[in-house]
Amino acid sequence: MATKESSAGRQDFRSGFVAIVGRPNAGKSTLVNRLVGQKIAIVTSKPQTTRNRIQGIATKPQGQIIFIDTPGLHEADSALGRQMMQEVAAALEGIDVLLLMVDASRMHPHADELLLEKARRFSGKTILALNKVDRLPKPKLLPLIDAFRKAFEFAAILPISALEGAGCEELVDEILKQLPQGAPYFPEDQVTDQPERFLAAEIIREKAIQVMYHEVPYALAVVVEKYEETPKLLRIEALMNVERDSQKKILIGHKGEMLKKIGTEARKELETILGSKIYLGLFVKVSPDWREDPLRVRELDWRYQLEGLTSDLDDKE
Ligand SMILES: Nc1nc2c(ncn2[C@@H]2O[C@H](COP(=O)(O)OP(=O)(O)OP(=O)(O)O)[C@@H](O)[C@H]2O)c(=O)[nH]1
Ligand SMILES: [Mg+2]
Repeated sequence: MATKESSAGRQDFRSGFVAIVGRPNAGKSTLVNRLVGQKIAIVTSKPQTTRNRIQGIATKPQGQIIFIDTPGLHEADSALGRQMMQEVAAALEGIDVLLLMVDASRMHPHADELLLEKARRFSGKTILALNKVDRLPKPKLLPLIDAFRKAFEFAAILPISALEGAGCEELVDEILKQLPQGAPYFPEDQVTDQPERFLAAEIIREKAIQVMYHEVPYALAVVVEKYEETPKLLRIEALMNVERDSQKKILIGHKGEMLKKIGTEARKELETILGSKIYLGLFVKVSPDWREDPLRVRELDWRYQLEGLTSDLDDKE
């Protein structure tokens, strides 16, 4: 077996960046988690779960693939939506391969123009993954493959199941084939560029989305306000922003039961992921119509908060 040094130092080692782009709910984050081998991106059954681009790093003996998970493509009708679509545009800058993903179980056999447009604008190789094939009989797949093949010259079209794993190894091989030769960008054991603090906010959001309905999942933004590691436990305090008082009531629930349930689920999962005992404090705040306000959208973004944290640290020095 190749050692860390020998694999990374090999002449034929390949490395590069691959953006995963598709409609909401196609299974992009599910695929990233599977290929990275660890949960780094939240997944829910509701569309428009992912709001930021997140890098997931998969290091194999033959190469290192840095996947960029992106928000699902949709017609933006709010400041948040426009910010999400800007995230997709930014994710496409400087990548080596574009990976388009389609939920094959939902589509009528026609090629999705919104996706094809992304492929046409991209100068490098594009691979198409037809996801959720565990849900659809093979004969149904062929007209879909045909429609996409006629519409664009893909480097490869692969049926996969991000959930169950079918076709995923073939997909990795195909991506590696398209990447340039080069040294790894990240250490072999690094799986994401995302700070743990942001992952914590995302896991809390995931647990809330899973138990919420209608507008509440979309109106929710979670900000970790305190993240303190002590010898005994990790202390996390998070502020859950919603847009209206009615949403706040739903989120808190009767006698605080809903918030308690979300907190317990999030704490358990974070304890497993981060490997330490956690105290998790959740607070709910009404931030009226934050999704419509570009400034508020920016303030609730983790990179903005990270800038604030870094300048806080600078101030203390
Ligand atoms: N049956 C089946 N379900 C899948 C598969 N891949 C993903 N899903 C489910 O599809 C839903 C959406 O998955 P996500 O990974 O959150 O999709 P996404 O493309 O990241 O969605 P957005 O972040 O909203 O753009 C979840 O319920 C997943 O469990 C698959 O291969 N088969
Ligand atoms: Mg996602």
